[in-house]
Amino acid sequence: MEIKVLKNIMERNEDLAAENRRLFAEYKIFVLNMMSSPGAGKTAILEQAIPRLKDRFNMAVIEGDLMTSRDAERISFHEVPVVQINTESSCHLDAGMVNRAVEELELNDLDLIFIENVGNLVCPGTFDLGEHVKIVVLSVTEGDDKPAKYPLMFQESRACILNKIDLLPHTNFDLDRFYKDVSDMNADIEIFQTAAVTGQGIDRWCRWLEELVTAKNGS
Ligand SMILES: Nc1nc2c(ncn2[C@@H]2O[C@H](COP(=O)(O)OP(=O)(O)OP(=O)(O)O)[C@@H](O)[C@H]2O)c(=O)[nH]1
Ligand SMILES: [Mg+2]
Repeated sequence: MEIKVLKNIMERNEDLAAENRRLFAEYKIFVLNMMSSPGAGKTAILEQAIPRLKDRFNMAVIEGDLMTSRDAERISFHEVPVVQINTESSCHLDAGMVNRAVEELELNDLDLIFIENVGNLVCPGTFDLGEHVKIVVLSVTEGDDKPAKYPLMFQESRACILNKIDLLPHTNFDLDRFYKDVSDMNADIEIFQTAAVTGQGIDRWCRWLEELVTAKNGS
């Protein structure tokens, strides 16, 4: 009985994700879903990336958090449209939440939507939002064993950003082990090293993203 309920939830999510995909295709909007554990640096990376991409694309951000609009406030400082979703008790965004958030945006004006998922290294990986690409952010302070212990997001993601690289000398994070574990579970994943506090490595990630958006939207 419980299994049936769970199946229905996932089926409903699939339908809404398909609806989101249709909408994004109709308006030629590229959508990126950013996932990580709490505090890995998703918002900090967006704060660095948005000014770099602003001349090239019209962007909006959908922020997912259990509570508060703090990330939305940080992003709105950069003068892009932002919608905050408060999931309250849910540890991930689902396609229905994104569907409602998208209603708040002027889709005609947009080339690129960033979705910052709820900070959690497990649940967001299981919900299709209708996005084009998922990426995962890991920070060196979390430890090099996290991809092996929480593989799903690393398997599902097109890119992995290893953030807080400025803190590497202060940790026992083993870069070789991290690269080997991630590449073993996803041979095609692109890996970037960044320090969102200084902007180190952000240009390279932005160029990768620019190519994806241009290839998809033809803009
Ligand atoms: N040293 C260092 N600190 C960073 C870096 N990136 C982010 N931080 C800090 O890490 C903390 C968390 O960063 P956020 O950008 O809020 O992380 P987040 O993934 O958006 O967090 P949630 O939305 O709560 O899941 C903040 O205090 C940032 O200033 C980095 O590259 N180096
Ligand atoms: Mg954040």
